[in-house]
Amino acid sequence: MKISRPTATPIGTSGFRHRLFEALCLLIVAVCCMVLAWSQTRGGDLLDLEAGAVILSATSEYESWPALALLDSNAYTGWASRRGRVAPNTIVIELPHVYALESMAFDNTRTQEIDYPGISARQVEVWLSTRGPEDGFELVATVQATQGGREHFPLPLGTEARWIKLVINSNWGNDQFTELMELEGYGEAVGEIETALPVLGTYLTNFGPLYLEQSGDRVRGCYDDGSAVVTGRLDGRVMRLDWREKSGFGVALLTVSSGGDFLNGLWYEGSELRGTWRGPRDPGDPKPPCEIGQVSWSGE
Ligand SMILES: [Ca+2]
Repeated sequence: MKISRPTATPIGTSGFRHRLFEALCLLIVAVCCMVLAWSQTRGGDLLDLEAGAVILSATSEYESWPALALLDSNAYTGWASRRGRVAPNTIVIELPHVYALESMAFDNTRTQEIDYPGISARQVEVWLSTRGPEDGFELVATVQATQGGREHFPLPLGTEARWIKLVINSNWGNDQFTELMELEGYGEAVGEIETALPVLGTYLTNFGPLYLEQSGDRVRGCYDDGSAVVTGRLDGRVMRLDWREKSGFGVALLTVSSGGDFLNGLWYEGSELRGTWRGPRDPGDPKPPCEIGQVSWSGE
């Protein structure tokens, strides 16, 4: 006598597979929702000029290698120390708000390792503050940036910062220069989001006095002897301006520090980074060096 083994009916098998398939689909949908929610709350690189980050100071910079080039999302431009000032070098960055910082990346991928072996930044101390650009700093990490590469470092949980002080203590052996091409930072804004201060004022810049005035998110101004003009818009606290003067035209990304006392940014001709445009605010009454009424607002 043959004892047949009980077998699941085809209907039963099909039902189990169907429920398994449904469960897998639900799981996939749930994971997709979580990833989407995560990406929406995380946002992009905070250590970026376009995100409102700005350099407040750097102990040394080499000519057309300003520290602001660490914040332009371009690994082909970067910061270099002055010749002979290999270390230490300190760079202070201000974010537009307080952020819970989760990670930072240091990018040496396009440093001039071929011409200057060992030029890549190496040991970097990360000091953070929520109090001010000159005090309240605490050391939260000491990292080793990769020679000729990019390294992404997690920061301790609960790390909050509005001001970031990087102390670059060494490079990979070059005795002339230290370079670092790009910084990245990731996290979420915490607390109240501050409204940017009005930009109205005169700034004593490396291209002469720059007078700026604002109407809503529109900005216009003139500089140098008054024949050069800027016009554009404010996005958060970042001004995206078109500049035009006798010798040419281009764009600039400029940010006024949270204290309202310092303007710093980059200017471009075509798509090429040409240098920094920066200077302190003139504490006196702002006076345009031009007939400002003759300068059109952006979009007019
Ligand atoms: Ca860069």
